[in-house]
Amino acid sequence: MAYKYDDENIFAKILRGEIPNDTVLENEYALAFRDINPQRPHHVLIIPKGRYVSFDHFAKEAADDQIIGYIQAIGAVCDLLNVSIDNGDGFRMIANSGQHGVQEVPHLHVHILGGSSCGKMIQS
Ligand code: DGP
Repeated sequence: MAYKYDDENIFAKILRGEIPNDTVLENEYALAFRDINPQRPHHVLIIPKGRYVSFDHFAKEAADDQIIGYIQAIGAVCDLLNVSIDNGDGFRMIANSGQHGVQEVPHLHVHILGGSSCGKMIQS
């Protein structure tokens, strides 16, 4: 079954400049901005500029340069936030996907959470 991308999702509107955002970093392939409802002192969302619903969609259908540009943006954001484990205290990266992943916005995004402990990954 083909992935269906909704051009009216909130992050598509952010990419088109129709909704403001608190940008942390932008490159040719990705935009990173602060989450509107931060769950940790640092909570940044990183989205590709292409029309991808989820990480699996991106992994299967994105071009190599899009994948490289997106992953490099993630690394650069970790440096900007000082959460990289080479000189910081680490972070959690989350990519909620689809119904069981409880994804609210259907445009691929990873959450970078840091600045305090994120606790256990899944509460039992
Ligand atoms: P997820 O469940 O992974 O799809 O999380 C979506 C996140 O997007 C959630 O943490 C809140 C955030 N969010 C939703 N709308 C906006 C918005 O308009 N601006 C910003 N900056 N973040 C938003």
